[in-house]
Amino acid sequence: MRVLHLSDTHLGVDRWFRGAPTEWSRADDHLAAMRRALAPAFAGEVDVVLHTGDVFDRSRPHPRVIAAALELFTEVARIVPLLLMPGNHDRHGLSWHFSALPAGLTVVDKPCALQLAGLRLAAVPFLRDPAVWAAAAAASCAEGVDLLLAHQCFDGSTVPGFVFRPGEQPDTLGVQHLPRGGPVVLNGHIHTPQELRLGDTRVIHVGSTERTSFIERAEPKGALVWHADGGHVHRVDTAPRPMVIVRGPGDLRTVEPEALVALGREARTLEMEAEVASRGGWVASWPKPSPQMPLFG
Ligand SMILES: [Mn+2]
Repeated sequence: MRVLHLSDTHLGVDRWFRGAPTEWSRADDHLAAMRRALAPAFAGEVDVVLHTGDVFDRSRPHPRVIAAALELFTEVARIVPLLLMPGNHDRHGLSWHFSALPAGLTVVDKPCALQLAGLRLAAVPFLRDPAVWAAAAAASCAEGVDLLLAHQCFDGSTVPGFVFRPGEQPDTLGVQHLPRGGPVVLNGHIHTPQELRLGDTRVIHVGSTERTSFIERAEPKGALVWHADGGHVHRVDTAPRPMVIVRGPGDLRTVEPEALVALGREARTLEMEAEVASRGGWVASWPKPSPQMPLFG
């Protein structure tokens, strides 16, 4: 049994970059990254695909974003069963986006236990209150499960420059919130890939498939294939678009063509922007992006 786990695809992200072709949108990158993350499914190398939330960047995505996503989900679901679960960005749930679901696509908006491709799963979409999460996870795991799907911060979850701790951030889960018996937890929410152990429980954070912020500029992005027999994991790299921060002339050599570039506060000059453009970089807009930008060309 091989499980393809992906998360935080943030489809429909709209960030604006000067120098990028007008027909390009950052949303294209996120859709392409999701397609690359699904490569093992298209190659027939996995038995089930599980998405642990933040499928879309916004709770009310543009209809074109939903249509493009549904087309991709339908392609996958023709090959292997695919499950989607909402994250905090999908805060009104996911099922209302789709008037009909193709065969093979399961959308779970509420905590539940279910069987998929012979796996016993518990799925608990994002919940802000740890006590409520703990009760939902315990109920969903009561009959025994192979995997618990989550979209949360856990004790020790780390993003660049920050470690989550229960009590310090009100929605962070500790070992006391986990169900007894410790099924492996496949987790989303945290965009930095990592694995934690809380008591007896392995909590695998797959990370996101593309970068949504310059904070993530040095992180690998992708999906993972989890082998139920043996429990080992291998990563699928989605080759995210390069992102760099330019704080001065010395950083210009790090700018590759078609890279996304943020100018540090001290480097926000028209001259520096021209230097970045001459190297083919695309500059994150400052101050605020225009709300009028197109989503798909
Ligand atoms: Mn996310």
